Amino acid sequence: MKNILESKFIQEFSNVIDRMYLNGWDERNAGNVSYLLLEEELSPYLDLSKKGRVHQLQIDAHKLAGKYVLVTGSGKYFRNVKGNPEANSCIIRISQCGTHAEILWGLKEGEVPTSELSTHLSSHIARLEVDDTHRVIIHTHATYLNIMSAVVDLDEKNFTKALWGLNTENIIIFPEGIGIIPWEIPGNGLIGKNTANKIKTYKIVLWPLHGVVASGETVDSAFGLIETVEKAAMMYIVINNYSNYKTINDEELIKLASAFKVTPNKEFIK
Ligand code: 2HA
Ligand code: ZN
Repeated sequence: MKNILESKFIQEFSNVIDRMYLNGWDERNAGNVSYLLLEEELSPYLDLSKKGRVHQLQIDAHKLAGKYVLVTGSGKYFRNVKGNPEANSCIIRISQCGTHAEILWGLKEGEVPTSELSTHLSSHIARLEVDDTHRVIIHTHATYLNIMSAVVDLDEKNFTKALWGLNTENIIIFPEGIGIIPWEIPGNGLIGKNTANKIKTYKIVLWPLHGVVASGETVDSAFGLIETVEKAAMMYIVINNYSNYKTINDEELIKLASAFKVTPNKEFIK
């Protein structure tokens, strides 16, 4: 077997987690990431005929039956993942009935995947229904988006337009806008269901006073989406201290969308 620590997927996963830590988004055990792995990607590194430790799931995940997921561990710190991916994350295989997963690699006996595993699995199911190339879910406590959620009305249209209006390329990168769920208790409860409902339409969903959940076909695209939205939020927070600042108007936004052949959310702009 090849050394899994040298695999492209472990490298991408630990590098992006480290980057988010260095961005100041993931203090202590904040944040969690999951990455759907293909069997052919994984098989050079792991003997997939072996059974793993059983981990009971809190949702019905039969739509992900047989899928492999690289995911961060519960209580683990982003700061430590790159130095020791095996101690801080794991690879699970979802059972055929979808009630449990097997932990095939990583984490010690007694340790389990992230407390947001239900959010991750429900969001993967939801995104795969609309995009069969989907593979990555990232939850992170992006700083300026959190600040913005504290001071701006939690209205998807207003919030999205504030973000689109501050950077010319934003409407091209997230033409569907940003989804927002009501404030909710983190963990294996309603928050996952609410996020999954939103993430079908919006590739990024805001958890007010907490963080975001973003999806992507690759680690780069999910992370790139968060940094784009986070930078606009930073601009919003800084610029709001000035009077008479300029924003990109609706007519210009429509021109941009048409020039780059994207369809912006029709509820937000006509
Ligand atoms: O894993 O970020 O939302 C810690 C969290 C929970
Ligand atoms: Zn969180």
